[in-house]
Amino acid sequence: MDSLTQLSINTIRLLSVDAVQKANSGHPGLPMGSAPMTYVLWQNHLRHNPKNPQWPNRDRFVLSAGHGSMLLYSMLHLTGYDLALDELKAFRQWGSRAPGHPESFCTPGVEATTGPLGQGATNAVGMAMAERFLAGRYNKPGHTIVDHRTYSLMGDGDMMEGITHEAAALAGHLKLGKLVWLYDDNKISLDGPTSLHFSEDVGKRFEAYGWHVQKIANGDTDTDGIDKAIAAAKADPRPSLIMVRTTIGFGSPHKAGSCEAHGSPLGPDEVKATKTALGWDPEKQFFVPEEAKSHLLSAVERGAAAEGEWQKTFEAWATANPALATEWKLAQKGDLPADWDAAIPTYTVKDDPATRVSGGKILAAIASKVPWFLGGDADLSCSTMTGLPGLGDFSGETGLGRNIHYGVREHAMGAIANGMAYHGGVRSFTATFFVFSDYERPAIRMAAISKLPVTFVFTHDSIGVGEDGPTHQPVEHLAALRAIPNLLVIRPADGNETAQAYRVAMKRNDGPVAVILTRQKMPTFDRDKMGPATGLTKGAYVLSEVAGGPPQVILIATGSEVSIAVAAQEKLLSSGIRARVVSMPCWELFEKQPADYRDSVIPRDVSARVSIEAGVSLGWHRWVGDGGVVIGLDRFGASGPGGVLAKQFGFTADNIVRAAMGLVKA
Ligand SMILES: Cc1ncc(C[n+]2csc(CCOP(=O)(O)OP(=O)(O)O)c2C)c(N)n1
Ligand SMILES: [Mg+2]
Repeated sequence: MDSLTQLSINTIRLLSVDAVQKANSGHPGLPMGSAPMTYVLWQNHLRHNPKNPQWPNRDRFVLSAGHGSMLLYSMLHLTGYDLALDELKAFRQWGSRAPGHPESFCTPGVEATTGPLGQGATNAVGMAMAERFLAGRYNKPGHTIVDHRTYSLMGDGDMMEGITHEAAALAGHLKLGKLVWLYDDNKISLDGPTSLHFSEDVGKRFEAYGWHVQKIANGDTDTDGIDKAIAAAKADPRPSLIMVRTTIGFGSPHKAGSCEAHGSPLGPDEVKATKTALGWDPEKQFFVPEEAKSHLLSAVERGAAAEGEWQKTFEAWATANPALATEWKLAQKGDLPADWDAAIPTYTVKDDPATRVSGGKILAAIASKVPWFLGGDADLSCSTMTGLPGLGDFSGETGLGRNIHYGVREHAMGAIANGMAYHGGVRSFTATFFVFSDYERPAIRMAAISKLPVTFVFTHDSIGVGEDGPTHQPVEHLAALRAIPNLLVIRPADGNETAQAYRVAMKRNDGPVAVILTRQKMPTFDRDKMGPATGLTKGAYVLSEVAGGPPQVILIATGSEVSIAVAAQEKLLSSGIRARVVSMPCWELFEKQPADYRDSVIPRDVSARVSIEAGVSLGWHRWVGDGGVVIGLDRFGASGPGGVLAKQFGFTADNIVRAAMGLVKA
């Protein structure tokens, strides 16, 4: 390698080393070992514009091994992104734009929030799918406006995680030829050598998935080899894995090649020894040699030229395709077409569809009006009813089709949907049984952290599932999802609330929404006599009130239990007790309402309150108070018909009446 290449790579390494040392916290080993491949990729291949990190047709680079965040911050700083050296000096400190792990919402140029291993590489699959989808929809003969690659840098940890096994299998199946994973194959992870636990032939595994696999024997020095491999990866129609054999902590005389370089600062003496070994002045910190600086900053000029060229193509395309251009702009902004909700059905009292059924119709109605809305399921669309009729199956080759068949891969499904949201220009949903939300949960959490507008649909939401038994009956899942900050968990009670739930989901741009639906049929409430379903947008509302005075007891229910509460209300009335039924499909939306609205729905002076939800009681005391009763299910369900289970577990009008009478008479 030439001396400028060497100097640039060492600049990247030592900026990272210095920042970790100054923070006295962080992971120097990966940046030191991965600097050569990252340098070659960014300098010779990555098409990006540091002055416009939002350029839609930029190549994406995702650092899946998020612990190596200083590598990314060094690259962003050195190539001219809005990330000053002072931010690197404040690495991992309060308020810094160089946080411990990359956060997409914090640092310009960070494409995805990473750290939980495997998520980033899987997000990259979603980005590559979004690219294909947009190319399929918007490119026209003579006008190619979507044409970019997605790269992810991953380590042994990412490679071991199950999610990347799922994601790689799907990427191979879909033939995502513009996806490249660079694998930092250093054979060291946190606890020591990977020989402790990792011995499969990774290359053969990826070949079996249908990937193009290349190996670089000496990734510490063979920059030409890396360059050629990336060029070959770009030329190959399959997704590509480049296994780059590197030395963790390269350059450190005493810690290179050992897990000691993984997750702790090298120490002041070893930092100096490393600088000396790499031909650097050991006394200089955060030093960026002029030649390296101007060389790496050339990314700014290349980026401006690349985007400028694209802009011309885009304008010619927009002139030739004005309707598509309007659509593109809406989608990029996260807006919706004016008539996006025009086909959403309204349900009347004679309808009694399961909310999964009404949900499916609503989803299809939205998709018919929002051409950039696509999604899929983990091999359960026949049960979740989330298939989009007539809209075709997504093909990774043509980019056409809006039903994504994820296969039985819930975890990857969630992270891929997140990747599509990170990419932008598309909106997506995923679907599976609610009980398997556990398998998708790590991705849902990442969507919530990163404020991604992804809709997670879950059906078969309670013991109402019936005969499949306790393994398939969610019990703790509502509580578990409600525990995730910035996630809206909506459990609608009938078709009209379901329509409202999807309206909320489609309009939300600063975080994910989970829509929780039943397997079993649900009656439709008579909205002429009851509160309007738009009450859902406030999280909770008075669904049904009785005349003759203020309520003596309040029944608060969600989803399938709301109609049982309404039946109990009638029975209570015949015993002379006035009960109010509150439908509470979304705690989080209700929490955001002003106190006077909340007090109007659940008045402070009515302490006789009963909550009814076929799930664990956790959290419900907040709403019913010390004087209230929670009718929940603090055990696993059982195998048997849903109606029998509801009776056995106390989800009956009579049981609610008993609880309410006990409170009113006390
Ligand atoms: C899902 C998940 N599990 C565990 C960790 C904690 N962790 C962070 S890095 C790491 C080891 C990763 O090894 P590797 O990817 O080889 O990185 P290297 O040591 O080579 O830098 C572990 C276990 C994590 N971040 N995410
Ligand atoms: Mg490693």
